[in-house]
Amino acid sequence: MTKTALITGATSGIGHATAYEFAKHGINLILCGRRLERLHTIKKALDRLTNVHILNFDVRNKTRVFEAIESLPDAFKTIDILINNAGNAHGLDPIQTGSIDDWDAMMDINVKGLLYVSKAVIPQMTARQSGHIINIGSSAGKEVYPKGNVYCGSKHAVLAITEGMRIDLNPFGIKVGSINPGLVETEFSQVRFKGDDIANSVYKGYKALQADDIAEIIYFAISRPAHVNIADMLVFPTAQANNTTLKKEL
Ligand code: NDP
Ligand code: 8X3
Repeated sequence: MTKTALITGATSGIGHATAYEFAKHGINLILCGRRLERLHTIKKALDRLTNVHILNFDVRNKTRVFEAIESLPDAFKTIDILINNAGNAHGLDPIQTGSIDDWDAMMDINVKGLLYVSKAVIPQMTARQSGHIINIGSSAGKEVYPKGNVYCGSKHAVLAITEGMRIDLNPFGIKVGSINPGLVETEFSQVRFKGDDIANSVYKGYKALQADDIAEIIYFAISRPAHVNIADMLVFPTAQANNTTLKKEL
């Protein structure tokens, strides 16, 4: 039977690549993000491969999250797969000089936004006793690095919430897992450094992971047999050994 996946943060990077990967395999898509123009463009491109519905909301706005998911037409109401991907780093500063606005953004989007979307989707999965949730964490959720403080905290929270979800949803037969990438070349650094020049240097001198690499892994996770759950995967580019060891060519 054709499955339906809801992907948050589908307007760029990993979420965007995952939408294309899933569409190639005929999975029906609910694509979410704040940039409506991009959602329309992506829908137009993928309509020839699968059925696509777009939802335009900010994951921080809990009223809108629930309204949007409530508004799904019948053909998209049954969500088999939830990819909690929306998120970003904001800033890279020592804790003593970090910006409270950046901290709020990371905790509100990466942690609370993920919870709101999950809260809106999980009841239908428990009622059906089936479903698959993949949370996009990060290597930053496993190992703290200098100036990473709050971003790492938000991703450690994602990992803890993923483990908690897996325990609580275990009686319902719902799969829960996290995919935790290291450096992936997306708009992530443009957002983190607010368009500053430094963003352009983040992926220079080595081959970073590409969004497609992670999308293929996400598809692998959701296409395993019913008895197999990829619970937790850490993925680095070959040039990266951990969050502080990166082999760059000069
Ligand atoms: P991008 O910046 O390319 O994509 C981020 C996506 O999140 C966009 O589609 C954006 O859509 C969406 N988003 C951001 N804020 C909000 C919000 N408030 N409400 C709704 N959607 C939002 O980055 P990536 O693809 O790299 O990041 C995706 C995930 O992967 C994030 O959770 C990130 O932490 C994680 N990750 C990234 C790594 C990397 O090195 N790039 C490594 C490890 C993990 P829009 O702006 O349209 O709302
Ligand atoms: C994104 C990777 O190294 O910028 O989660 O934290 S990193």
